[in-house]
Amino acid sequence: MVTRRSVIGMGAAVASAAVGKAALAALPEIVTTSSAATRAPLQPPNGRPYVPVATLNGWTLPWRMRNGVKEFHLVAEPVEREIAPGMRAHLWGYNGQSPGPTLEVVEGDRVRIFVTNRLPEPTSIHWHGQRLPNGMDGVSGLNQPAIKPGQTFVYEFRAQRSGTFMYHPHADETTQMAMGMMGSWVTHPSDPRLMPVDRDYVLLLNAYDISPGSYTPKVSTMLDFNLWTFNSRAYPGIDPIVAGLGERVRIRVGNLTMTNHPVHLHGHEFEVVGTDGGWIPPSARWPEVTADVAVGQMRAIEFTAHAPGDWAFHCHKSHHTMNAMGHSLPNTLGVEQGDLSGKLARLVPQLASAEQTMPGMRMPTDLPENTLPMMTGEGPHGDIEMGGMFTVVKIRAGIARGDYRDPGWYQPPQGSVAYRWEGEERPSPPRDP
Ligand SMILES: [Cu+2]
Repeated sequence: MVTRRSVIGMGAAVASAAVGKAALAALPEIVTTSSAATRAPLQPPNGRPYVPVATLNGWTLPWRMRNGVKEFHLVAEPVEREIAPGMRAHLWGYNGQSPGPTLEVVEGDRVRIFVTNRLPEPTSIHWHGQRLPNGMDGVSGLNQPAIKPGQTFVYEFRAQRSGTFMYHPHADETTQMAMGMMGSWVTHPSDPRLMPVDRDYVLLLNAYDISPGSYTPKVSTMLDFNLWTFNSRAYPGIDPIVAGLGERVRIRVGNLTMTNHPVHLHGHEFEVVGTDGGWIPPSARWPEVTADVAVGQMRAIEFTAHAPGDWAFHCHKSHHTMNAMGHSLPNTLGVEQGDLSGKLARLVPQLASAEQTMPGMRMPTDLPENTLPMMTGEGPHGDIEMGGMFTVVKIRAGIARGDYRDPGWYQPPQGSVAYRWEGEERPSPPRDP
């Protein structure tokens, strides 16, 4: 799905209506995508070697090597993003998608990023966590004039330390980040023997407020978002994190929402091995199964995939594993619902065709246009009842290195699954009056 308007590395630029003619001779071509699928990691075609990252439901931006400088071209523009099958959002992003593509470089690389603004308002890019000259830090008004619509700005600096970084606008931030403008940046160590892993995933936590039936986020929402996403995807639209049995796995999680997210992994202990401030020395790490990722933070976690299976990986705030339409509902636990469907159908005719209002807080099966069920996902044992910031780490023996394809559902060994008690039940004990 990647459109290469010309071949990477050829140095030939292609005419584009949005930039001035003089700049065209030097501008790298624009690489863009309309796909929300996880792209296979980009093996570096030139420069120093590294083990590339896999961007969950995303991709890495190809670069052009020019006189020893890695040149990237980011285009800030309106995009359409499929949040999950059945729902599309009109967002702002970079190079065809939100989040924008991951930028991958090697510690010590000289990097030049051309940023073209095709938005209807000024923007800028801040390179979160980087050591760089003050004038490259991207705070509009403070470090540089804002990039006006139609303009292209050039950022240039040396990637001075390895680790995980983020990029996002520092101009009309509330609006532009609420619209999905952000991306990941990974600087690999110059010594590939440092911090080696077999699989290296990266994702950003982001959030949107998109009313059912509409397509554009409400940009003045401060806290009460209704879609909680990994890389602008909500479960069940989020791809699995695949790993071979025994592999060392890293997941880099950045948070550009307006609240913190305790990310939780089932069945394994992990260590937080890095923040956006750098790698944590082994002696300073401690075991965890949940790591809180605060606003504007990144946490790189690592674990050994020692247990085969389909292991949940999710934000532990339970309302962050729900999709839209779940807000402000009354508590219906214990309510006699016998004739509820009929009464609801009289009030809301479109519910009449719905099979039923499901138990608890679930939603009618007949959804309005362009929204997602609150709790959903079909698993091998029934409804998974999850949404939002949730996916599955799929660990299998015999998965080849570099194979990121979904291996399907786990087939547990006979006798290893929780089962129903078939014997006699005990009566409830009398309660203390
Ligand atoms: Cu959360």
